[in-house]
Amino acid sequence: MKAVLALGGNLGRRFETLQGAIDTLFDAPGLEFVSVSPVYETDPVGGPGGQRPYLNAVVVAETTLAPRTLLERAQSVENAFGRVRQERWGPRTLDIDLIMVGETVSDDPELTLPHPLAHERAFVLVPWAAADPDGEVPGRGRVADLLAGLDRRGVRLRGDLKLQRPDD
Ligand code: A4P
Ligand code: MG
Repeated sequence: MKAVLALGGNLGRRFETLQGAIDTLFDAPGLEFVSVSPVYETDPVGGPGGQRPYLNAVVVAETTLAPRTLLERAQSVENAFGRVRQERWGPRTLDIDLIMVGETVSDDPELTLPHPLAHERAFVLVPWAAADPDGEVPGRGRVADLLAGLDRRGVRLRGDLKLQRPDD
C-alpha cells in the first residue's frame, strides 16, 4: 500500500530533526522509501499565538504494515525526538501525521484516515504535490486540484535545505 506521512516541527534543530525522523522511520522492515518533498517554512496554523514558524515536509512510502502499526512507529519516532505532548496544536519538536494509507478510510479518533484536515492544509498539500505530483486524497480528490482552492502564502520553499533519502 502507498502511505503518505507529513512531518513538521517548530522547536529545536528543526531540519536535523526532520532528517533524523526520516532515517529512523525507515530503519525497520515493512516501510520502503519512495520519495521526499522539499522542505518548506510555514506559518503556524491554529494553536497559541506567537509560535515560531514550522518546517514541514512530506514522505511517500510503500508499506506492508497495518495502519495501526505504522502509527505506532510514527509515535515512537516522535518520542525519540523529544516530543512532549502538551496543548493541542501547540509547539513541538516533531509531529508525524499519517495522511493516507492505501484506500483505508477510518473515523476512529485514534487513527482517522485519510487525515481529516489534510485536504485543507497548504502545509501538507504543497509538499505532497511536490513529492508526488499525481497524489490523491482518498474520497477528496487530487492534491493538485485541492491546492488550487487554497491560500499558499504561508508556505515558503526552503531551497537551501534538502532532505536526503534515508541511509540504508
Ligand atoms: N490521530 C488520529 N488520526 C491520526 C493520523 N491520521 N495521524 C491521533 C496521526 N495521528 C492521528 O495527535 C493526537 C492524536 O491524534 C494521536 O494520539 C493519534 O492517535 P498528537 O500528535 O498527539 O497531537 P497534535 O498533533 O497536537 O494534534 P492534532 O490534532 O493531531 O494536530 P495536527 O492535526 O497534527 O496539527 N502549522 C504548521 N504550519 N505546520 C504544522 O505542521 N501542525 C499542527 C498539528 C498544527 N499547526 C501546524 C502544524
Ligand atoms: Mg499530530
